[in-house]
Amino acid sequence: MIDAAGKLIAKADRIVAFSGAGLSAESGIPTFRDSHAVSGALWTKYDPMTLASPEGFAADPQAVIAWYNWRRRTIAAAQPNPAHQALAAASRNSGLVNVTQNVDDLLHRAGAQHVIQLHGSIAVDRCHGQCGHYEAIDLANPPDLRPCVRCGEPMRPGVVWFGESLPADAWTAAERACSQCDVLLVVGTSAAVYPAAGLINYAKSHGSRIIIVNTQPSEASRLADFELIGPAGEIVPQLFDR
Ligand code: BV8
Ligand code: ZN
Repeated sequence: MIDAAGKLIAKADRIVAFSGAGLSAESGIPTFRDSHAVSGALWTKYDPMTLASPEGFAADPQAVIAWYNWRRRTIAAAQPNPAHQALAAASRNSGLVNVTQNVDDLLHRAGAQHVIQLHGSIAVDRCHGQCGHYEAIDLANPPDLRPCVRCGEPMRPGVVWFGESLPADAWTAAERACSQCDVLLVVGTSAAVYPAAGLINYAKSHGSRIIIVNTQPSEASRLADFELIGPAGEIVPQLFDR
C-alpha cells in the first residue's frame, strides 16, 4: 500500500499536505486530544477545548497563558521529526504545499517553504482587543499575561480559538491549493475540526486523490484512496523516497 501511494505521489504534479497534531506527536508535542496531564499543572482541571477559546481566556486568562507557555516551552525543546523533514524537503524540491492546523513552528524549522497555518501560530502574541498589534515571542522564554502596549487590552497567543474565524488570507490560499492539487496527503489529523477538515472533501470533490497517514482511523477514513495506518515519522519519508 505504501508503494502504491508512493507511486501516486511520484507522478503527481501538485501535492498538498494537510496536517494536524499527529504530525508533531513523535516530536513529543501532545496531540489535542491526548491528556495534557502535567502533574500539578494549573490547567489539568480544564479541557483543552475550553482553554483554546475566548470564553476560557475570559474566565481564567492566567490558566490559558500558563497552558500556552507550557506548550511553547515543550515546542522550543522539541525537534522536527522525519515526517516534518520529508514534507519540508518535498516543499523545496517539488513545490509541495503544507496546509497545517498546527500552531507549532516545526515545519518552518525543518526548512519547509510555503507553509499555510490555518489556525495561526503559537510563536507570536497578538492583541485580544484586535488593535492589530502583535509581537514575535521567544518560545523558550515566553512572556506572562500582559497588556497590549498600544491599547491596553490583554495580549494572547496568535492562534485561532474555537469560535474565532480563521485568517482570511490563509483560508483563501488553502482553498485554492486544495482545489488544484492532484494528491492531498492527510497526515495526523482526527479531521474533527471545521472548517479546516472540510478541505479534505473539498479537494476530493475537485478531483484530488486522498492519501491518509494516521495511527488510527479518523473521520476522513471514508474519503481515502489509501489509508496508511502507522506513525507519520515512519511512513511519510517512505512516500517520498522514489
Ligand atoms: C469557527 C488552535 C466560526 C489553538 C485550534 C459543531 C459541528 C461542527 C463544527 C462546530 C460545531 N460546534 C462548533 C463548531 C466549530 C468549531 C469546531 O469545528 N468544533 C469541533 C470540535 C466540533 N470550529 C471553530 O470554532 C473554528 N472557527 O468555526 O469559527 C466563525 C465563522 C465566522 C466568524 C466567526 C466565527 C476554529 C477552529 C480552530 C480551533 N483552534 N487550534 C491551539 O492549537 O491552541 S483547533 C485544534 O484542533 C488544533 O489546531 C488541532 O490541530 C486541531 C485539530 O485537531 P488535530 O490536529 O486533528 O489533532 P487531534 O488531537 O484531534 O488528532 C490527532 C490525530 O493524529 C489523531 O487522529 C491521531 O490518531 C493522530 N496521530 C497521533 N499520533 C500520530 C498520529 N498520526 C500519525 N502519526 C502519529 N505519530
Ligand atoms: Zn491592542
